[in-house]
Amino acid sequence: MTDQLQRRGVQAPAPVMPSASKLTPLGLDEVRITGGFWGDRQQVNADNTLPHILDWITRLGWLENFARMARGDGTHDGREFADSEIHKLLEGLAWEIGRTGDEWAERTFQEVSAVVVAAQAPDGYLDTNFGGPGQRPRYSDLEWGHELYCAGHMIQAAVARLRTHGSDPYVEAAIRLADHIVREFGPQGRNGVCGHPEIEVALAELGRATGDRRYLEQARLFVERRGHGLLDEGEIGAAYFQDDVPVREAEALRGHAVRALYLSSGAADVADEFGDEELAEALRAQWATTVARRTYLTGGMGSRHEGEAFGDDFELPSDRAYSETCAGVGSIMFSWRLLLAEGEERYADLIERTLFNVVATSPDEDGTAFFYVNPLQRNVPGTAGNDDTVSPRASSSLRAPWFAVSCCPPNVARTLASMAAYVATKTDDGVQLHQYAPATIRTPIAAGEVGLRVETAYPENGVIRVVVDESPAEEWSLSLRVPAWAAGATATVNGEPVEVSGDQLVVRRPFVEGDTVELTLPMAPRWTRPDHRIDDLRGTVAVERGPVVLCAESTDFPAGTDLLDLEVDPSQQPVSDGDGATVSLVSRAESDGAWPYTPEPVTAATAALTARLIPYHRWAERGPSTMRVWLPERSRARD
Ligand code: FUB
Ligand code: ZN
Repeated sequence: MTDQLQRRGVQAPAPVMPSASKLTPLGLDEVRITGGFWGDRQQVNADNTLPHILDWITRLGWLENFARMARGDGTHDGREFADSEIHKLLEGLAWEIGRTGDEWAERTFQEVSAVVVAAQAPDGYLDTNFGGPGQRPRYSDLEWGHELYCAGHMIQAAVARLRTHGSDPYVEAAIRLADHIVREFGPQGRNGVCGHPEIEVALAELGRATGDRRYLEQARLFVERRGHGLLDEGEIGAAYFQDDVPVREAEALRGHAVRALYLSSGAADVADEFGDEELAEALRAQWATTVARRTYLTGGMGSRHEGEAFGDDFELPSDRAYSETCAGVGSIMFSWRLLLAEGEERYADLIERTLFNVVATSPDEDGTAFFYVNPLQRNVPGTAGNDDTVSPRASSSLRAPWFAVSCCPPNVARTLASMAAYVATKTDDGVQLHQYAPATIRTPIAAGEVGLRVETAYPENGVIRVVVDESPAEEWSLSLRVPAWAAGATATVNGEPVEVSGDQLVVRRPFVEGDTVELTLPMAPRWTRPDHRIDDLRGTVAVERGPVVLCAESTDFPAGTDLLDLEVDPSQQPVSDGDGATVSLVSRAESDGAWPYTPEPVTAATAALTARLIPYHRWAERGPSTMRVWLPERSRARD
């Protein structure tokens, strides 16, 4: 197999490479983020987060699980999916190697992956929690065992390695594992699915990366098997596993949010590769319903702590929001596949919202502590974590260095390391920019080589300047996404105003070196109102600035202010204030009664104050605090 892969050479270095789609993704070798909001985060990810993850998986014995398995010791540390964090670290390292060629990342990849590969059974099976001495038999707990989930993460990491480096022992081991899975779960094999989807998206991409259709067929089989009650639903219910309704018949995403989003991503790959328009249409409809009814302003998904799950339509409480960081990553995975297939910028809009307000919220400035859940309101100050302790996941109230269930930190790491792959796409006819960051882009289209430079301080300001460094002589189209929130956006081409309408600015011409397209997005802070059916948000407003959701944090208010007392008057526009906004509020001085319900509105003294709202992604960086995104509108009736 190695020779076969090596002949194909290093592949386009991007996480998703459909064999045919409306838009073709560009690899990390074609798009380089050169600084700015995301460039800074990529650097912190490389310098701090990846080593931090290595440190924790080592000290908790999760990496050692592989070494123990290799020497026939079935002792296992950590949860049943601990292996997946090692694979996600390897995926992050692989993208980092593709991004910068970093020597530490390459050395670490080789060292860690060697430990992993040594644990593989001769028939290709690889998991440190099953089948070893004293352990339960393989595939004896498909509901909760996570064996195929861990395998999926290994295969995704191997695809990253293959595409940024070429085949190596880890890639070969992942292929042996995939072959084992095809034998074990193929049409003639076990009629089973994993309790946690992930293998689908991984096998689909391995099929694309190797050209071996068996992996795509197996991905399709796993997608089609789900929804027929194959898993023992126990007390949690079949919807938790998306095993209640076949994927092509479901109306919205439901159940465990990360499971639902990974499954949808794999199903989108299957629909794409098999030209299954019925499945594609079902997924588009599920995406639209989920976004319209089950998604937070931040792009966060999953409103229930119970089962880490989607709630019913419009069940979107702020303080009890789960909005797991991994669900944000899964949502980006799903939207990206639909964007490639359909070419519609609404998918890129959601990706942007989720990147700025979920992915960027999770890590602290140093990249060594993370939010697992991302509520939109906190009424009681969180408790500062200890740098040296493992935190319980959802109940950790501030960012924590590591969790007993630590899926989120490595998910953030692999996303940031591969972030350049989500910036732009191409068609035969041109290049499309979907996310804005200072970057260089160089890629061939049908007419010839295109070289672009993106200069921007976005989202600090809304000016996105694209300079053509190289262009074919023939005309081609340069497209820039115009976000749905950006009413009033303006643009120029070489200083001459051009009209902006719809969700893309498309400039078509025979470009010459030095041509400059400039899009200006309105970044004045704006009020946003919720759908009245989100009962928890009735009578509230939020402030957004560009793609960034703002919030009130107690740190920015006079000592003793209870954010629950605040009200705002949305007839007064928020005033731009750096990366945040200043708003006028009143604080109601209402003291406790014996009973918090009365026949008439309570009148209370109010104190006026102005305060600065900050980007939600930066909250809780100045010690324990309270916070809220949605602010109650001032109710004059009660004054
Ligand atoms: O089960 C593996 C991961 O742990 C899930 O994706 C997360 O939601 C967390 O439960
Ligand atoms: Zn997670």
